[in-house]
Amino acid sequence: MSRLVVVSNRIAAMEGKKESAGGLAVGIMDSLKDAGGLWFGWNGNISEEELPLEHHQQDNISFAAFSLKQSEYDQYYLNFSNTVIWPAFHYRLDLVQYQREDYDGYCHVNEKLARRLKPLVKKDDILWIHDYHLLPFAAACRKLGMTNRIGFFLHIPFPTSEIFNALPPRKELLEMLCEYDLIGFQAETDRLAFIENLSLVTDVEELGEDQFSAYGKFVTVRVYPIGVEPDSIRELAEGRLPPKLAHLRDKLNGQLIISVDRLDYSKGLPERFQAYETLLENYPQHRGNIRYFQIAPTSRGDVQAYQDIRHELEMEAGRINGHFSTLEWTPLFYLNQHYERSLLMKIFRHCDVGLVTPLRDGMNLVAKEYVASQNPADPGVLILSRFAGAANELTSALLVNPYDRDGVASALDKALRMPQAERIERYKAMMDVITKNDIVHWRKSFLNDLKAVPHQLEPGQQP
Ligand code: GDG
Repeated sequence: MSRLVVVSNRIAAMEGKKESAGGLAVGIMDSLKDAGGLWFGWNGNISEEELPLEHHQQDNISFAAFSLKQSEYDQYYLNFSNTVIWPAFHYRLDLVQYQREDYDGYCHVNEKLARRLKPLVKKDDILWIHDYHLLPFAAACRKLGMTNRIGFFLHIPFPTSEIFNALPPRKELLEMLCEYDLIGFQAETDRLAFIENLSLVTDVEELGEDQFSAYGKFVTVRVYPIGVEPDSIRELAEGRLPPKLAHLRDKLNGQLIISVDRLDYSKGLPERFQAYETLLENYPQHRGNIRYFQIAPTSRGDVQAYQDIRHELEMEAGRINGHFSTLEWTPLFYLNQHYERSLLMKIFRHCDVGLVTPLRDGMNLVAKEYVASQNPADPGVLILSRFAGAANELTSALLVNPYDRDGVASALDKALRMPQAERIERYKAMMDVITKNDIVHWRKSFLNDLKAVPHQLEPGQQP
């Protein structure tokens, strides 16, 4: 039987941590458990010495972790992945800082990782590569003569040609992507953007609805919206609030609004704060009666743009609280901290509105987690950006344009006043989708397809 080999930039350190791990890490672990296999990724360490891979075993899963040199971390991770691809793929060309040497470093690290992985891979293993750090990974494996089936899932959006054309190595990136047997995207718009970009740089022959031949390769391109694990989220959410928080909840009369995001400029945090300010200005009846909690743990703190957004948020939070606070009431709680997953799900359940307004997002799991945490008899309301992949599925949320602060303020007012019957109806419709398209469905459909799609390196199959 073929094993599964997962490659991702970061390897989840999972030992004994199942309860606190995010749904994605658990989903990947479960697929590795099903087939037996190997997880290969960065251990988060930097070392100038070429250290051997760190191996450990848990049940039938092997882990192999590498460290990076400082220059590799800078070029591959900080610069090309997070200061070129991440901003560009989230439509922020203004934040892109491209240097040819970073791109070379990015490709070099991908090639080095493929070389280190190769001795651990058996002929029949299936490889599942994750995310934007590893666009060239299959191409690097093919150069080494690896003939395994290799699939790729992109967790973030894929931009249209107006944006993608601005990337100097756009042709090389697309050609390397065609070395994958299967490419999975979060949304149909991403899939269409990829095909459009590919058609602009080379001849693409359509072999079937989602199968193409380009650069003399077969490639299958499909949509797999990522999901959550609703049962385990409900269990966490139903648990008792820790005494301190329960006490706080009892003290806080009035309604609560919650947002949880990595502190990232793609998540639309300053725009969201301003929309909340507009709510307080235009709907003064809510003053004194509502509180907004924004949890935003620091992320990629060594990238300048992330330091800038943090400063901006601190200023905005201070300004809004300075303007509206009274002796009895603070309108906005900005918490720049990481919280336990089980606590987050409980907080979601106790909040009346989930406010999720990224400017661009591949999917956005927080939106699904907020809904899955709710009490079915008295659920809260989800306000969701149209520009999150999740908006394709959660059409019963209050969908908003995150750039329209009046529109978001009016959705907030509507959510705070929404009758219970309507809240239940919307919640049920969203839970139907969340339950059907859960994380198990996501991983199984991707892996079943990867085993079945045409594979260019099997005898007798020519594009
Ligand atoms: C990328 C794509 C796509 C957040 N703060 C804390 C915490 N979180 C957890 C959330 C959620 C996860 O992190 C964030 O997932 P998102 O999907 O919302 O966003 P990204 O991190 O940008 O993820 C995204 C995703 O990949 C999966 O494909 O949906 O579009 O950008 O699970 O709950 N968890 C804990 N403490 C925190 O303070 N424990």
